Amino acid sequence: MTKKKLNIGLVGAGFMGRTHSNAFRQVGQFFGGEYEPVLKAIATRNAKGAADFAANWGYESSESDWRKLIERKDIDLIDIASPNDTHAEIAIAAAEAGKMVMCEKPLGRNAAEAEKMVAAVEAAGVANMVWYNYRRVPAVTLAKQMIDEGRLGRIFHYRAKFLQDWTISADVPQGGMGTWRLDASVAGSGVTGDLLAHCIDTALWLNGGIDSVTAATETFVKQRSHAVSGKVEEVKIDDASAFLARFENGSLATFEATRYARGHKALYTLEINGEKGSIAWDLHDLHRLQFFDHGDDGHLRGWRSIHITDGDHPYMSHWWVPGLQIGYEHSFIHQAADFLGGLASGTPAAPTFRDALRTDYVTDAVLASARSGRWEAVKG
Ligand code: SOE
Repeated sequence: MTKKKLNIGLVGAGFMGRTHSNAFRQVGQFFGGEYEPVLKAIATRNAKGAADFAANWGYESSESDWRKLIERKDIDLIDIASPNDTHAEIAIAAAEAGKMVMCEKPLGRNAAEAEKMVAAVEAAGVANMVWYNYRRVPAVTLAKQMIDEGRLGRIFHYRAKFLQDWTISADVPQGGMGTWRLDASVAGSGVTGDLLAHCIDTALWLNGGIDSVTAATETFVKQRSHAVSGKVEEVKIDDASAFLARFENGSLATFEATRYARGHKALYTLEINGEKGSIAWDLHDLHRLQFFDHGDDGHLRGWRSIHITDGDHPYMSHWWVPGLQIGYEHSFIHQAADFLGGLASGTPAAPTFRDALRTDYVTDAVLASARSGRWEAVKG
């Protein structure tokens, strides 16, 4: 079968630019399919950085301005892996030029920005997706399958946390390369938009809509110097954020994220407790799903640890032989595979921009509640 070429124009050469490029390079080999991604061009502001990235990852060309990618007739899809303050402008321009758009999370710095992005891709009728990669960790996908099969029954509790420790030192600057996540004008928010957004996306997918939230946030280090200007500035992001939530299905939830949990680098965990059973997952042990089935015979009842390496498990038949594990980067490859599969079948793979807007509605409500000290309804 001759494959349809899909010419990719990537914006951003950081950590996420690498995860996406790796996904586009590997997806065809492992998942086949009708579409073949072609690494056509990469754009980042520094011309040498763009050229080096292109050489390293196999892009055919490089640009130092993303607008050039949008003008180019040989680009079908713009993939946004640049800081959050660029997402809306690039996505809207790309959609208006008729390009498909994939965007790193969170969709916008806030829901108002994200709504404009949704409107742009829907008006243009272009395929779109947001890289909420943790849905595509096979253990998390299996959790979704088990919930849909009714194995947990009625859900009572949802519990998620995402813990890091990389900003504890007051010497870490804000703004600039690598530390833009600490600058509210660039990032939109702190851990709420960066880390809780992942937990919320997974939760909306696994457990349905969230009605209302009550939250508290804290900024532990109040001033930092700017990475570029050196000026000491007030820190306006949330360093830590915790909230209670009521889901539409009646379940109660707790969410927590921080960059001040010494010893934790990227500990994303979730646990769901239902009438018939519970499941738990931990990013540090990402190929295992813990499952407690109350339906087991009493004398055998206990938590079991499902090792997700078998061909029966989501995505795993595309990889190695049973018993051998895969890792973090594969979640992005799975996301690329689902996006391309959606193009081929005509059924868009989730989360589309419209799906991801729901996460921005929740993060907006979390930040509003932290300010008001009250329960806030979630829009949507
Ligand atoms: C922050 O350190 C970060 O890189 C997030 O931006 C990612 O989305 C998360 O997956 C890992 O942590």
